[in-house]
Amino acid sequence: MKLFYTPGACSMACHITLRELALPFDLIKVDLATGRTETGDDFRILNPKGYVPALELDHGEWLTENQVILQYLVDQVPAGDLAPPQGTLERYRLMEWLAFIATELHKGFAPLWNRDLPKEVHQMARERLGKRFGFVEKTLLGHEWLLGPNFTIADAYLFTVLNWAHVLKMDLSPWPGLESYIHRVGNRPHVKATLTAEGLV
Ligand SMILES: N[C@@H](CCC(=O)N[C@@H](CS)C(=O)NCC(=O)O)C(=O)O
Repeated sequence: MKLFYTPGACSMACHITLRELALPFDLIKVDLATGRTETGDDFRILNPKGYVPALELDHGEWLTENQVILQYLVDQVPAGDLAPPQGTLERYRLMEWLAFIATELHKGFAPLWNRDLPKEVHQMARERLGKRFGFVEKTLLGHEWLLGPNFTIADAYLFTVLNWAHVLKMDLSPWPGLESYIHRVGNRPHVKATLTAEGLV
């Protein structure tokens, strides 16, 4: 498998998952500004969506969309505990979280990356994210991980997007539970290895 990624982007959730599952993979860095891969290919030709993550499977098929790639990866290792078994209510609970992280948090950050947008739009985005952060923090109360006792792909994705708050120098002090969660995930050996491999530490 080849994971097309950009350092620190949402593709980091897939990268963490590949390492946590000990699956064999190659990493191909994509420069989103130029649209070129580190191997000199035009990424938009390889993946017409033009965004990461994208996973090239060994038989040449491609998968895109973080939530789908993450679940594909865990389903390659059925005995792993990064997701509850398919068909169970717990698995739907996991999917519920993946959808929340993708649409409420991941896309909630989107306006903050665009420096051309007016300050008011940034302020609105921060306030909206703040409400979602409050909800996540409440859920984490008394839990080590998002779904309870086991670290799952939802944690890989949540950590990835919460990390952006640091990059954007957002004040997370109103949510100390989130800061300690980021710290907790960041201390996992495979997460540390991911950050190192992406050149982020
Ligand atoms: N719907 C996609 C969105 C992925 C996405 O937003 N990727 C960002 C990086 S975090 C990206 O590559 N943006 C560049 C672009 O949209 O051209 C998913 O959920 O995987």
